[in-house]
Amino acid sequence: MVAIRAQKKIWMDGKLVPWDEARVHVLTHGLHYGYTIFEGIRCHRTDRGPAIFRLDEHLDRFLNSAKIYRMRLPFDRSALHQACTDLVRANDVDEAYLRPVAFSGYGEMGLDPTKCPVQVAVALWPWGAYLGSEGVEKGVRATISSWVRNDARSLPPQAKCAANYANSALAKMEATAAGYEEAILLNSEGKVAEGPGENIFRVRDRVLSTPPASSGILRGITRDSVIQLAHEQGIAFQRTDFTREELFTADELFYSGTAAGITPIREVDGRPIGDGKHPLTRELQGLYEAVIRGRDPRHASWLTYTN
Ligand code: PPE
Repeated sequence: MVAIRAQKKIWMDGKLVPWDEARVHVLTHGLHYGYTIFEGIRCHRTDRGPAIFRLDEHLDRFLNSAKIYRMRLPFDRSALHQACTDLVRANDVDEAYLRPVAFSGYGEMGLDPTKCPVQVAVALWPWGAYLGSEGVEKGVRATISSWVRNDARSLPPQAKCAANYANSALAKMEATAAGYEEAILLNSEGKVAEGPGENIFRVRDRVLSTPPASSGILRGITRDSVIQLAHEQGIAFQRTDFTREELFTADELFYSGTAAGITPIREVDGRPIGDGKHPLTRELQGLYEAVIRGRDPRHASWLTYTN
């Protein structure tokens, strides 16, 4: 993990403000009760300037998170779209991670967030490979968490709510304290769900699979991109639940996510995965890279150029 490097501007409640002025009060409601939704979006350098990857899909998910949580956003999707593109230009960056966030603001305490004003901000900063550039190349060592993924009956995993990330943080800290790079969380039925901040894919006998949305996961936009790319390559694919032991017996495993990109998993709880070569993972990494860099005309519509 790399420390945040201060940038020029943050979009906050409708205007671009200097980085150091994007502040909130310590009694901000969302800080106490987790009533905060967010997104993570990447903008990449391309030959035609900075391009935001699948901005519309990320905004859709943001609006759906708000809907699930009865959060009334004071900005509509076109204002948020504009905020993201303005922000990239205002900061004069070509490679960045964008973080839209909305939360119950300062005003009331107590458990009914609807009494508080909703604040919305978008910040960006340069963020390198989430699980390290070595992880992207050589793969990471993962462990199955003793923490169960938050159940959809308690906290809806398809809403990207800050509260879900308390569960993620427990799993992440447990994994790193035990000397692993990342965790894999099972759901309350003991089926594989996802990583603390990534979806998971498995390859066995050239068949790619990933747990369905009903397994209690965030429906990743990288996950969706991987599925579409695999389909175009004629790679056999299925959405299916799988169990802990099917992780150990996989030929390949990888994480997918905006922050993580496509990161191979080379070991789970001391069992090496496959022969360590991960050929299909490598193929998908290459295809994904071409798309985000604007080199795949089939997916030009996934990019929003900011210049
Ligand atoms: N599951 C979870 C729980 C998750 O947080 C993410 C993204 C994904 C799956 C993959 O979704 P997508 O990015 O749309 O492919 N995690 C974000 C937060 C990371 C963080 O530490 O903050 C991310 O990758 O931006």
